[in-house]
Amino acid sequence: MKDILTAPFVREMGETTANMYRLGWDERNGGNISYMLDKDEAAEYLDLGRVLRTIPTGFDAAPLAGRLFIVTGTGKYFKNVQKDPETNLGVIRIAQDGTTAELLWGYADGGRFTSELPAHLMSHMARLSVDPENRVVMHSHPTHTLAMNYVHELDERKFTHTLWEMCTECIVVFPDGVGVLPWMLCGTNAIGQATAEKMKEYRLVIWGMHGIYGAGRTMDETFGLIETVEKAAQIYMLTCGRPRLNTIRDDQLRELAEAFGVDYRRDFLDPERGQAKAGQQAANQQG
Ligand code: 2HA
Ligand code: ZN
Repeated sequence: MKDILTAPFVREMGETTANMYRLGWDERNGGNISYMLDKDEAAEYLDLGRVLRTIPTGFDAAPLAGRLFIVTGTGKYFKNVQKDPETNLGVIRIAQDGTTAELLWGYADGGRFTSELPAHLMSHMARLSVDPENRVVMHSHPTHTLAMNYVHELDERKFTHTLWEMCTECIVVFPDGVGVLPWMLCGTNAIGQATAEKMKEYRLVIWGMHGIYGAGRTMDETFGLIETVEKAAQIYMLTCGRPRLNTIRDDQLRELAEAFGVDYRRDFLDPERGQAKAGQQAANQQG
């Protein structure tokens, strides 16, 4: 058996949580990550026949029975994952009943998985139903994205459109747009179900006045999605409240999406709106 501390999936969890902490996105115990593991790869590091404890999940994840996940622990700080993975992370397997997690490694201080496990596992189920290669679900509190929640309408079409306008790459990176949920109580099955419903359509979901969820096939893809939204939100927050002299027009967004061959949310582009903005810019420039 190889040393699990050298496993690529443990290393990736450590590196990603450290990056997110240093970017200021995950203060204290903010944020959580779940990463579905390949059974054969996990078996190189773990005895899959040895269950350390079982922990009820409080909801039914039967479609994930037998699947393995490495998951950040509840109350644990992203700041500390890399220096003590065995306390801050756990590897769980969803038992055949769908409502029990079998702990195979980690949570060494008697802890358990993140309180947001419902949102994570329900999002995994939703993403897998549309993309069988999805592996990662990530939740974070990126500063500018959160700031933008307070000054921008929480409407998914308008929110996505504004982000797309902020950096040329945005429509190429997340052509499917950003889903938006209103403020809801976190840590519940209800917010889990609402997130999963959005995840059937979007790889990114804003939790109003709380943070963001991302989903993807790899850690890099998922991190990159959130990172790109956060960059766009930062540009928005640096420029909002000032006269806007220039923008990326809708016809240019369309040109980008078509040049890169991405399947974008056409209904999130609005030529009339784009022209109205361009007209206003011209007026601003003259004024
Ligand atoms: O786990 O971010 O949403 C801490 C959180 C809860
Ligand atoms: Zn949170």
